[in-house]
Amino acid sequence: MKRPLVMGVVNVTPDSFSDGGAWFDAGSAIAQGRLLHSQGADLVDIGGESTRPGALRPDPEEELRRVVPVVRALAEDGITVSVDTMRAATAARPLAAGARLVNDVSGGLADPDMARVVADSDADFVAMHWRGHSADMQSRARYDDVLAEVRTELLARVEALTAAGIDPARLILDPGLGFAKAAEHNWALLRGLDELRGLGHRVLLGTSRKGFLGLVGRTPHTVRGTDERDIATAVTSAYAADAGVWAVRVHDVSATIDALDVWAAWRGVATDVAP
Ligand code: PMM
Repeated sequence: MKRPLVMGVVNVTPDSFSDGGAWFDAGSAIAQGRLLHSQGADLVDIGGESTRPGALRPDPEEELRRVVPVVRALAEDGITVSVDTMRAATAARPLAAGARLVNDVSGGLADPDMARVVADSDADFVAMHWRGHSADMQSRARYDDVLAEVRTELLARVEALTAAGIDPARLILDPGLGFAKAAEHNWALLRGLDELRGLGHRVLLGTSRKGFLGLVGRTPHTVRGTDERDIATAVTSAYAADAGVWAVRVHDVSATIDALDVWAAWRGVATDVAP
């Protein structure tokens, strides 16, 4: 058993659901990335497009303008950086600027060139389960058996990405909590993490501040706001560690590091890990 890596999130966007606008200029995004690293983040994920339900897409040049200077500065500091993008062109320039991982919430579906760009690099690739862009994704949250369907759809991505030339050892899978998923779908996927790990790839999990954590144990009138979900997120990080995930993607790195330290002490697991 190993402690999962902690991926800290910096959204260089005006409209992400939990930190939108907070790090919208390069200087504050770079400072936030450095802060998350100093708090123990093993990787820092830089995104220039909000994927909140209903979000509209920025144009590609604007997305690049947001992410490239931040990726470059953090990579030059020696921080392991991932770039959260669905566009091949927005992946290529950050990779040249030092990003080591492409985190594509569409798993390569949104841009037919993505697989080739990643195959031509030596970056790892996060393929998240995805059924369509955020503008109308919640209308696709229909499943008979969410775990079986997500497994099958992720395996189809693995086949396509491998066929495009990406070494399967570089693929990381993510069930995509909240993306075309209702709360009960997210919980079913969390219960099924072992089965997702059984696909034979590293698993990344993103629960951080998501709506289903606001709802749990509350009534519709007392839902936790996005700024009140970090304890709930940290609890999910400890359970995810128990399920053997490779990494957790979180906004509040300190809270998750605390939870993982307690988990590691309980399980008798070393806490020194490296990406
Ligand atoms: N969630 C968001 C954005 N990117 N990437 C991965 N791999 N997994 C996720 O669950 C995920 C993601 C949601 O938006 P946020 O950046 O505001 O948390």
